[in-house]
Amino acid sequence: MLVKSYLCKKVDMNSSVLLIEQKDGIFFLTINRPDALNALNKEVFDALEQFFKDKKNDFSVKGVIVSGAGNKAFVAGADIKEFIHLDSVEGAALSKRGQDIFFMIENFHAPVVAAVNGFALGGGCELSMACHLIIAGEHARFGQPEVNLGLVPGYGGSQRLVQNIGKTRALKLLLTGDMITATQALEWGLVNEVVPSGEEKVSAEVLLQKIVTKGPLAIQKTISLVNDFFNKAVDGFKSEYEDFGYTLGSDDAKEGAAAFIEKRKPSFKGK
Ligand code: DAK
Repeated sequence: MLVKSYLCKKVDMNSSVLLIEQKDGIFFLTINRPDALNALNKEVFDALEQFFKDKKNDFSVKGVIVSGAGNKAFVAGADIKEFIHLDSVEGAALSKRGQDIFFMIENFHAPVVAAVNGFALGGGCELSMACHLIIAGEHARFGQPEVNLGLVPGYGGSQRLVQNIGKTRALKLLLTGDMITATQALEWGLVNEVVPSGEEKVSAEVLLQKIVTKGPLAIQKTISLVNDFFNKAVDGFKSEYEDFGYTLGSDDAKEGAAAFIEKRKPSFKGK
């Protein structure tokens, strides 16, 4: 069932560059700098950091959808006008800070879906890849054009692009700075779905509505297990048997099995 986003409630921590609305535990974040194609400046990073910090242990949050204001861009990269004056030391520190914020998104307990409604370039492509799932509008374009500016990616693009589409394809995008279409991104496994332009958020919401019916602990642990695969310091197979035991011992697993046997829908409590 499609649910219209205008039923959302505005949330207190709204800043003008990051609009936050909430409906039934699903949070809609809109990066709101349409005149700069939603480029990521310090204010946007501050607002993203605040949201994901505040909600880190808030299990009433069932999912998050991130998109860009307008219909032209998701995010056209880091704000070029803002970083041009930085020196190497400041640049490295800011790159680390951006990476840390994107790690918070990647490790968030509930699924975060990027609803990519246009250009997702540089930091925008990196932001979408830090999310767990990506829904792209037909007109979306993805790319890492940092080389055009004489730069390498600063927010995890050189790592997550290889993880998501493999070394061969990642190197082509990273070395040429070329953009790819939504269809190509789907073919390469960079996005989960391509939908008609304008339906990105509603499709992301439909996807989340399905996920929120599952056991919340299982969803949380699945995100963490998949992230473990890419964490060289962790043995993901060990994490898996530990988390299997943890979820098996949970009330949710008892409820899931009981509901199956009684041929009814489960009522999970996230415990
Ligand atoms: N930053 C600032 N403003 C941007 C912008 C950006 N990334 N992208 C677009 N804009 C602004 C344009 O300047 C223009 O503003 P006005 O001139 O009207 O004031 C407005 O948005 C509309 O853009 P266009 O007129 O260019 O629109 P077009 O349809 O002609 O072209 C485009 C759309 C997306 C193809 C084009 O705007 C474009 O190529 N944009 C830049 C794409 C890009 O190169 N993005 C940055 C990639 S590098 C770090 C430092 C850097 C980075 C990371 C970390 N640290 C210091 C930690 C780098 C990250 C990147 O993302």
